[in-house]
Amino acid sequence: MRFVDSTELRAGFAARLSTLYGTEVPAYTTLVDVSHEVNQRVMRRDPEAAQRLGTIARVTAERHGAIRVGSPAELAQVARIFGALGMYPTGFYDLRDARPRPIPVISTAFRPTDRAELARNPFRVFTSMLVPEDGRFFDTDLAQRLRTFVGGRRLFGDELLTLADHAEAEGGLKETDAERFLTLATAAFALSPEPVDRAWYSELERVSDVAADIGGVTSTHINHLTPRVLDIDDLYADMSSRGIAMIDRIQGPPRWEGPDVLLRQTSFRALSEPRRFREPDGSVRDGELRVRFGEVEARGVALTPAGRDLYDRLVAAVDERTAARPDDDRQDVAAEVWREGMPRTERELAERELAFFTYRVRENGPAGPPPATASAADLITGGWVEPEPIVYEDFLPRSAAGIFASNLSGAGHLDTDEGGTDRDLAWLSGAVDREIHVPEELYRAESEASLAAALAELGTTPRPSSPA
Ligand code: OOG
Ligand code: NI
Repeated sequence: MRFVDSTELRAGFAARLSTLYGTEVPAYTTLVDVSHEVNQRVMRRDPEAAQRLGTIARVTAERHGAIRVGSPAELAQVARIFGALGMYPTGFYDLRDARPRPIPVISTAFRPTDRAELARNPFRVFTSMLVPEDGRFFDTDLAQRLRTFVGGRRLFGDELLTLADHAEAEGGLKETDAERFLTLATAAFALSPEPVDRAWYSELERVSDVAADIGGVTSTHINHLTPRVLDIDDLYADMSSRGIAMIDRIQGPPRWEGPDVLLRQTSFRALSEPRRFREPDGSVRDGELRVRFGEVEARGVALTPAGRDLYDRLVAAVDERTAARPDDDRQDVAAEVWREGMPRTERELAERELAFFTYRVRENGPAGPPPATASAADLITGGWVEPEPIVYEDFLPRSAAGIFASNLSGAGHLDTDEGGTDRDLAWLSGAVDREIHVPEELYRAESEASLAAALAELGTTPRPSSPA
């Protein structure tokens, strides 16, 4: 019988989730259609530039999902399911101090970590976990009841988890098991028809809508599924002209004529969806909730820690200037700040080591090998190699907070006199008993391996014009 490897499982899962979400949230289908139209327009303009950060095949299939869970035990189970799909926890995001609104979660993203796997299918899932221990949001009584509620539910059945472990150990599953695994895994993220306990949900909503969405129901669900576009400004205008209410801006770096860095995202507002409620008197009534929405994103080059510092400084400068000039458009102010502070070309980003690149040896470079001690910048300026951008595969905490906040209706409640609870990547890694990858380390390793390969190629390949 045919063996279905983890790459094919991942692509299959992403496709099934997309079909599911399209039936649950029809506006998502519109978003995907418009994204494809935008991508075709960009491809017609300049196919080479359009595919500089990934082939059109990759970009067309590319999605990220978002899910939310209630405890380390649940997150560890999620890690087993995604492990079967070749997706590993990467990055740590703490949204509890987020502006404009703190959210009682910490997050990571499950994604392929290997370049070839990303090229085959880059599916990733932003995964948030509730922190009931954080006294700023929950008092001890509510925290205890939340832990009991979450501890008593089962998001994923034994059959699904067993198949997941098997797939992760073997690198895939035989065809019939693969089919069963994909069916169960997709169903685990569907919106449940189970009635929502009104009193419990409302109690949590008073603290935070996100806490209610996570801990107020007995199952989890996909919160959004995000296609990638090559021109997010075009998409924003197109969706708005179709009468779909978008959030008021695009999150992340501004539109400008220089290189795209990191990630730009926008979304349409959460739509009300029919949900059933169990009332305090025991009756079941129809109602609605607004928690799920549509998001879209455009990706740029990954920044080195120095580049990220520069980015953060520019964002702070945009904040200051918009506060001082409240009548000016934030996008215009941001573009102005970018022109003053951000390199205008990819090449300058590479030479100043502000972004991550791989290196391609140039056909008609200088005669003779570079000095053994040459840095990447020396190889570029000396004409030996051409830098090629590494696409940013991760998320931005500030945009994530903005995406959460723009889709919440209640203000929530925060008790700033209470202390928070320390949570970091090491804690999360221990709690789920898995390594959590550090994005910048992955990009750096890829860049360094490419540099070493380029040097080896330059040192060993006799060049036609070389006098030797
Ligand atoms: C996650 C929000 C963050 C992103 O793309 O930054 C996110 C959520 O709403 O659960 O998906
Ligand atoms: Ni998202």
